Formats: sequence, structure tokens, C-alpha cells
Amino acid sequence: MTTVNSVTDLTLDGEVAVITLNSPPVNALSAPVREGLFEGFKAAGADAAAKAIVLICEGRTFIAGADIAGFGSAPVGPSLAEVQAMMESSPKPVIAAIHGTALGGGLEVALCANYRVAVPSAKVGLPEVNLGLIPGAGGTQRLPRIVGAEKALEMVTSGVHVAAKEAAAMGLVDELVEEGKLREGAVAFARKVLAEGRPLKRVRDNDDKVAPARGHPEIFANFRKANARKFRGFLAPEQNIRAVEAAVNLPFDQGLIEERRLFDEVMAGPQTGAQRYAFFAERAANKIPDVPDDTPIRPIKKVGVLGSGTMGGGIAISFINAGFDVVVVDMKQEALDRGLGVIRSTVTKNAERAGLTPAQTEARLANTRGSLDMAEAFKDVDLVIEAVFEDMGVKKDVFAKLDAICKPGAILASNTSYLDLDEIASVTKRPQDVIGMHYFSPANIMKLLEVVRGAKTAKDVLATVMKIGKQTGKVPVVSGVGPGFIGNRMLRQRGLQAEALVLDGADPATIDKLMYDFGFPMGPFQMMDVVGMDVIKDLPGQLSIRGAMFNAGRLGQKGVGGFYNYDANRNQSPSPEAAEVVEGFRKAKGATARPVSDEEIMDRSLLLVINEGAKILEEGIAIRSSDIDTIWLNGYGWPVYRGGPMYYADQLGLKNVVAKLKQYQAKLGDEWKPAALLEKLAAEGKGFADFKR
Ligand code: T1G
Repeated sequence: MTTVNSVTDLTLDGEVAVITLNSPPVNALSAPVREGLFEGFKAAGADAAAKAIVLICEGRTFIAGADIAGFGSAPVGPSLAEVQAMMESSPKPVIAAIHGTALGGGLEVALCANYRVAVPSAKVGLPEVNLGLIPGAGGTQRLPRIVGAEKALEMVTSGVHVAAKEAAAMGLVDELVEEGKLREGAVAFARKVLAEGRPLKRVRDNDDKVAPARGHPEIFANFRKANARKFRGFLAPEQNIRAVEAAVNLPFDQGLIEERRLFDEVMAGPQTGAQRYAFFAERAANKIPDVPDDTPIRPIKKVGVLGSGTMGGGIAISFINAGFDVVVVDMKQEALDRGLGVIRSTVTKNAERAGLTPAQTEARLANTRGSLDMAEAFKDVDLVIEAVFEDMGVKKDVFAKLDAICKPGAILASNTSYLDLDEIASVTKRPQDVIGMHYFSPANIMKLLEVVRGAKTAKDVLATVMKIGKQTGKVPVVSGVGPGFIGNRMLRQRGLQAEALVLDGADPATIDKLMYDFGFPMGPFQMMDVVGMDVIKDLPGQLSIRGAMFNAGRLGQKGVGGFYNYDANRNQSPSPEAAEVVEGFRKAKGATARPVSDEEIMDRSLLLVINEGAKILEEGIAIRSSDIDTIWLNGYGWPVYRGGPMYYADQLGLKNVVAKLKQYQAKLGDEWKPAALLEKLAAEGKGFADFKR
């Protein structure tokens, strides 16, 4: 074995040279990795004994892309293009051996090999679009030359990780080798290539896959049209489409130049910074300073869910889909039957979409059951999650029962979205086993899981629930106890300001349009129409604009309409009736309408949300500002290309944010007083990202 550099070694297996990368955690294309590849291929090329070359990686995965953390730093050592040129000019067959994920630059490296083999569990893809980028190392030019223009469009604009079996069917992988025997399989494949004298085919030379799309601009026009809603606000998808167009219409080397031009445009643009921030923010959220990575995890196999309605059902589905045994309890047979029916049909649909066989689907459902008897159902579960009515009395009653029923060591979780978890835990003899698992509806779809850490929640309970969160496809983020935790507490500020803006004269539709144009899926008033005016009741003696609509018999989409009218297909239209309710609401509140600028609407819709985030940070309810952003990106529809409220504030400059808040404080009152932490960071010329506890 030859050590090429700190992350690369070269061995000779008979007549096959094997270049092995080992650069944890994901063999990203850092400078040492690029150097190792370059020098490895050079050495293997020069070694007369080597007739073929296999590239393989140690660790959890093949190359998972360029080193995202290294973007923007000065280029060191051989570039990726030089490595790829070395591979494509090799007089010896090059085989890439893929396990884990070959993503972005990793797949682009593999596409410069003559052949690719993979284990069945591997996945390949070009997910740069999720970072606000496009593949920048020939991926948009080589991929279409294997899978065709249409499939390439799908892959580069969705960032999908394609399973090896499907990749083989598309020609992206030449052979699937036995799981766990990748190296042997790859060397055997290399020998087969030599023995059969197979050609040194280069992907860049394939034209037959792109030719069918030449002269058919409608392919791209139709693709744009079909995805306009999904790509709304993002820059990278369009750049990816243009790059694939170039692959179809230009010779390879010109296409590469065009790809580089398009790549540089988005790299210099406003969005990729936010999306890369979001990538690392989501991973940082897993780290809890006082809970070490080696904190023991409690074994979880059996999960109990109390409540089979929309929320309980969604929670159950996310656990069933992740392979857990699930028992769902409800009080009435009819409700339980209805809930289990929805759970079964949804799990079946999910399984079909995931390509599972009916037998596999049945196996997934085999360990799911319902019960009307909490004591019987929950006596041996490892984790129980209650999704009952959001009332402190009801919650306390449930937890007192769970405390009596559940086995020692079981985790007792509440799906409360607002209430004091410590007070709930206080009715049990095991507050250390109590934790909040705040799901967002629909719980089987929404990615966010706000994990509420009580004052007495044990570290292993927290570590276990964080792990379970990831296992069930969620983005778990820790919140301390406080009214509305992180997300709802901040959202409340936006809701209060939306109402105050209407009282001052702003039109609900204008507020919604500005929020929509900013990138939210919908504005606060559309949201109220979707959720329904009857879900949250006004406190006695209080009248909110939601309450005014409710009193006028306008429940939202579930009724005759709300702030908007709706046709049978739920298409919304302006509502003169709602406008009357709004006018009546102003009168009832003694408010006088005045012109309200778009700037004021945006300021008032976002600045108090940010200010509340600062308070949450200074109170220690959030561990770090990026956690707050991860919550808003995965649970509240904040557009990822704007990074989240705290990242957005840092882009605005905290000095400017403080100045604006003070302007509104002078005009509207002390609720606009900047949070102390915000003032401090602004005075120090820092951002929320600089705040360390
Ligand atoms: N660069 C740097 N660090 C990375 C990384 C990368 N590409 N991918 C992962 N990490 C870190 C991550 O921050 C975490 O660190 C640890 O690895 C484990 O990750 C030229 C321009 C591979 C599917 O977009 O999707 O190539 O928190 O927790 O759940 O065209 O990571 O432990 O300190 O996510 O098992 C394109 C990004 C780059 C893939 C593994 N590639 N990575 O998931 O572990 S752009 C990507 C992932 C590019 C070229 C362009 C996932 C994963 P820490 P993890 P995981």
C-alpha cells in the first residue's frame, strides 16, 4: 500500500490499482481529497502493473460533494476540473465504486470514470439546487448524456437522491455488486472490463441521449410551466434548466463553459448563502451543548399514541413509516376506527410511492393496532405521545394516568404546542421522563419537531427523542419551556401585527400578497381561512379579527369563506362581505384607517418576530439563533433562500433593525422596544450568528 496523502492511499490488487479515500465525515472534495485523487490517479496511471483503476471510499459514504464549508475560500492544490481531466484522459479503465451517497461533485467525479458500480443501498444525485446552486463540475452536461434531458431536468431541479437500483436502470450505474462486498465487486468488475476488452467509454462523448431533445424547446418550456409553482422565488432551478438546455444544444466543452457561467451567477447571488446556512443550521440543531454525543439512548421499539385524530394519526403514521410498532388509543370506537382507517390508507399510499410491495406494506402495518384501553395498550410501550385537546386540566389528567400505567423508563411525551411542560410533568413521579414533542400539522408531512426540554427532563430522554426525531424523518430542534416555546411565540407577534395593521387601514389581501411575494406559502389571513376561524376562540370580552369573522359566520374555507370567498375548487377571490366585517371590526375597536405603505407592512410583519427571537435567545429558550431559523424554515414556511428570521436580520444589519424598531417604538409604543440582546449585538457591530452562550 502506498500512502498518497493524509486522506488517500493506493493499493494494487493484482492488476487493479485501488485508490481509497478516507476523509470523514463524508469524503467531501476538500483540497486534500482533490490532491489525493489527482496524485492517486497519476500514480496509478504511471504504475505499469496497474491495468485498471478503482476509486473507492472508506467510511459512511462515497464522495458526498464539494466541501460546502470551504466555499469562498482561496483555491488550494489541484482543482476538481484537473482531477476530472486526469480521470477522463486515463489510458486505463477507471471504475468508481459507490456506497452511501455519490452526491454533487461526488457524482460528477464518478461520471468521469468509464464505469460505475454500486451496492444496492447506495444513492446518487445532484442536490446542488438545495444549496441554491447548480452542479459546477460538469454534472449538468454529463448527466443528460446518460439519462436524457427530461430525467436530468428532474434530477437537477429536485436534488433527488436516486436509489442504486433505479440508477442502474437509467444507465447511471453499470453494475450492482453485493452489499458489504463493494471492493471485491469493483475489482472483479474491473477484471471483467479488462478481460472483455471493454471500451474506455467517456460520458462526455455520448450524444445519443441528448440528441432526441435537440430542436424541441417545448420540453423545457413545458417543464418550466409544470414546475412554476414549485420553483417560485428560487433562482437555482431556472439556472439548472438553462444548463441542461446547453447540454442539449451545445458541444460538450461549450456546454461546460456555459455551466460554469451559470454556476458563477448563482454563487454570486443572494440565495445560496442562505441555503448553505440552512444546511449547516439543520445539522447544528442536533448538537446540544450539555448532552454529549455518547449519551446513552433508551431503546425504543413500541410507541403509543394517545389520540387518533388529525394530529395523533399523523404522528402514528410517521412512526409506522419508520418501522416502529405503534398502538393508537382513543376514547370512542367510532373515532378510533376512523383514525385507524386514515392511518392504514395513508401508510399504504406512502409505501406504494416508496416502491414497497404489498407484502412489505402489510408487514409495515402488521405491528399497528388500536385500542380503547389506555392501561392495556400503554403498559409496555417505550415511548408514549399524547395528542389530546390543548387544555392544561386535560393534559394533567392524562399524564397522571400515564404515570400510573407506563413501565419504568418509558418516555412520556406531550404534543402540547403552547402549555407549560413543567407544570404537566409536575403531576407525575418521573418528571425526568417527561418531554415535549411538538409536531406540526399534518404531522406525517411537516418536517419540524420542536423538542421541548423540561426543567427536569433527563439528558438520555432528550438524546433519545432527538435521535427518534431524525429516524422518523423529522428535523428535531430543542426548545426550553415558555409560552408557545419558540415558533408559536414568534408567530404570535406576526399575528398580532397583522391585526394591528388592518386596524390601521391595511387591507388583509395586501398583507397576504406581500408575505406571499416575500416567499411564504401564504399570508396570515389566508392561513386563518385554511385553519378556520373556529379553531382558536377569543377570550371572554376580547374581540380579534378572527373572532369578528367567526361572529359574522365566516369560518374560512370550511364555510362560506373567510377573508376571501372561495369557489368549489377552493380558488379564492376578494370578498366584499369580508371587507364589511373588517370595516365593522375597525369601528368596534374605534380605529381610524390611514394609508399604510408596503414597507410598513413588511416591517411590522417581520421585525417584532425577529425581536421576539432575540428575547427567546437571551432567555435561553433557544440554544442558538440558527435553531430559531431551522424552526421557521421547517415549520412556519419561511423561504429557505432567505435563511430564516435571524439570518435575515443579520443580512439587514442589526444596527438597521434596532433603528427601525426604535422608530416604531416612538410611533406605536413600547412593545417595539428592541430586546436587550439585539441592542447589545448591534452596538458591538455583531450579528445573531455571533451570539454564543
Ligand atoms: N461538505 C461539507 N460537510 C458536509 C457535506 C459537504 N458536502 N455533507 C455533509 N457534511 C457534514 C455535515 O455538515 C455533518 O457535519 C456531517 O457531514 C454529516 O452530515 C461542484 C458545487 C451526505 C446525505 O449537497 O446531503 O458538490 O454536523 O449530518 O444525515 O457541483 O450530509 O457532523 O459536523 O447530514 O448521514 C453537493 C450534502 C455539494 C450533499 C449524509 N452535496 N450532504 O447525511 O449526515 S455542492 C450535497 C448531505 C457540490 C459541485 C457542487 C448529507 C448526506 P457535522 P449529516 P447524514
